[in-house]
Amino acid sequence: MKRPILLHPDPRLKKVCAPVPDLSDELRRLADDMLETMYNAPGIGLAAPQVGMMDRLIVLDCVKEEGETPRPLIMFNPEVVAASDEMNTYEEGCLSIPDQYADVTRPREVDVTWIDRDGNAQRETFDGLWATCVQHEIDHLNGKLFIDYLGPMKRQMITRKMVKLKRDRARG
Ligand code: K1U
Ligand code: ZN
Repeated sequence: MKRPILLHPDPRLKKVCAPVPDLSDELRRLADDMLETMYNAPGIGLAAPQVGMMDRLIVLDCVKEEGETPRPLIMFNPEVVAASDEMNTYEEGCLSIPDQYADVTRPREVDVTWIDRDGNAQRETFDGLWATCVQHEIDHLNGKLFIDYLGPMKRQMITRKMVKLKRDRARG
């Protein structure tokens, strides 16, 4: 089932999410719903707070080429446990901040640990777009948005545009 995606500014997007103590059918259903919501958007990642759930859960699939095999990843309690000194700049977007893009610089390579859908511990090194995306999604779990990396003027300009977009959408 698709779920509505919250738009910035929203206090739920600024909160730190709670670790998931134990997997349950309800949490697995939430993860499956988030993947469906992400593919439908379309996007390459989604974090639980973007659908109003305050659990440390993200989903991602950075396989963008049509015809390539998709690689949906579900990560409970993801953690960056190592990061490269080398940095990479990527023009990021966010499904909670539609049509706004900005360059963000982050470590080029990260080692991430997480619990998968079956409850197994996983660890993997990510680079390129996967590294950018997983860091962007983990930031969401800590109440941080990509615009928080920008200067105050640019961030304020984007926030004002989003307030207007939300007002226009509410008026219908
Ligand atoms: O977290 C989100 O809001 C999802 C976001 C993830 C992201 C994008 C770019 C850099 C870092 C993280 C998106 O998926 S925005 C949409 C997007 O990037 C995209 C959509 C369709 C095809 C390819 C990319
Ligand atoms: Zn985002």
